[in-house]
Amino acid sequence: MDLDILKQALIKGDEHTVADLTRRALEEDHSAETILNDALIIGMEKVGELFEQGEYFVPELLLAARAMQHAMEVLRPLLAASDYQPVAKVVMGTVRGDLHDIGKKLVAMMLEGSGFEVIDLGIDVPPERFIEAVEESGAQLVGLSALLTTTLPAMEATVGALRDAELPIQVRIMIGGAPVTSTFARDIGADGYAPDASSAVALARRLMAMD
Ligand code: B1M
Repeated sequence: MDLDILKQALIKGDEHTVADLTRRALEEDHSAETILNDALIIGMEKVGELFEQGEYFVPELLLAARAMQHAMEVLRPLLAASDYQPVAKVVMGTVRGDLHDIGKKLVAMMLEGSGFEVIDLGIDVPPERFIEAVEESGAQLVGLSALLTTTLPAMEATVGALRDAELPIQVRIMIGGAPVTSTFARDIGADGYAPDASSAVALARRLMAMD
């Protein structure tokens, strides 16, 4: 099967076809990583371009996002397949004011696949919720995601709140999302930045001193 057909179905936001084609691609021996990188992520990038060009509006973004979620449900067990005991606990979330969760979910799945236990707080997460979750779970690592330039200040506020909180464990903080850069990470006092899901796994392992 040509993965371009799957990419086109995603761009059209045809959720049922996207889920069916994802299953078919797996049956035809495309790996979960190839399907994700060569069809789904490229398709979402195209959706973003169409939005920027004024050809797509929010309803089209939502349809494509829902189709992506359906495909990710099919891929999830394969991306997260792991026999390991958790190597470390990670609290993850998209920062306050930001409703984008596809990239964050991908990072969470890849971390799970690498043996991390992920406590996913979802979207629009206020700083106090991150602190509460770290206290409840004893997580050693926090992952923050932001997709909007307007929510970067919320990311900074969350890092500041985690640093100021009297936590039983000194947590390491990693950040990511399209508008985030390594300079921004340094400026706000985060411990690291990763541009994509696989580098997020490498960074998490480094921060937990496993590599
Ligand atoms: Co919105 N949106 N959106 N959107 N949306 C963007 C981000 C945008 C770039 C589109 C555009 O203009 N080209 C633009 C932001 C511009 C900016 O601020 N610079 C934008 C806008 C403007 C908006 C609204 C304001 C639109 C409006 O209402 N007028 C609104 C804001 C709502 C809010 O958050 N308060 C909005 C809403 C939405 C939907 C709800 C409709 C939907 C999200 C649905 C959902 O997530 N469930 C949506 C979508 C789908 C997008 C685009 C098209 C796709 C995002 C995505 O899922 N990408 C996006 C355009 C684009 O990115 N091309 C866009 C695929 C995903 C795999 O990539 O999320 O980048 P990404 O994650 C990557 C890396 O960034 C990294 O790894 C991931 C995997 O490789 N990463 C991390 C992410 N988090 C990480 C954390 C880490 C490490 C790495 O460590 C912890």
